Amino acid sequence: MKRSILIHPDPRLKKICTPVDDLSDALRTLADDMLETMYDAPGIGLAAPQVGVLERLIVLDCVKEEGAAPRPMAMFNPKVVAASDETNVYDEGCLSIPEQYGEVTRPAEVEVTWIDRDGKAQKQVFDGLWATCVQHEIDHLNGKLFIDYLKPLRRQMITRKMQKLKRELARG
Ligand code: K1U
Ligand code: ZN
Repeated sequence: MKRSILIHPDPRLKKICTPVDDLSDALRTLADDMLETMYDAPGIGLAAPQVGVLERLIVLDCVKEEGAAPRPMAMFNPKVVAASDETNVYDEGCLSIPEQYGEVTRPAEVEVTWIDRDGKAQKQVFDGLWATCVQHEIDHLNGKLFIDYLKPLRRQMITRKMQKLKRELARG
């Protein structure tokens, strides 16, 4: 089932999310719903707070090549355990901040641990767009948005645009 995506500013997007302790069927269904919502948007990642759930769950699939097999991933309690000194700059977007972009500098390579949908502990090194995306999604779990890396004036301008968009959407 597709879920609706919260638009910034929303207090739920600024909260620190709670770790998942028991992997229930409800949480697995949430992961499936988030993947469906992400593919439909379309996007390459999504974090649980973006659909109003304040738990530590992210999904991603950064395979962008036409005709390539999809690689959906669901990560419970993801954590960056190592990061490279080398950095990458990417013009990031966010499904909670539609049609706004900004350059963010992040470690080019990160090692991440997480629990998979079968409850198994996993560890993997990510680079390229996967590294950028997994860091962007983990930031969401800590109430941080990509605009928090931008200059205050640019952040304020984007926030004002989003407030206007939300007023227009509410008017219908
Ligand atoms: O977290 C989100 O809001 C999803 C976001 C993830 C992201 C994008 C860019 C850099 C880091 C993280 C998106 O998916 S925005 C949409 C997007 O980037 C995209 C959409 C369709 C095809 C390819 C990319
Ligand atoms: Zn985002």
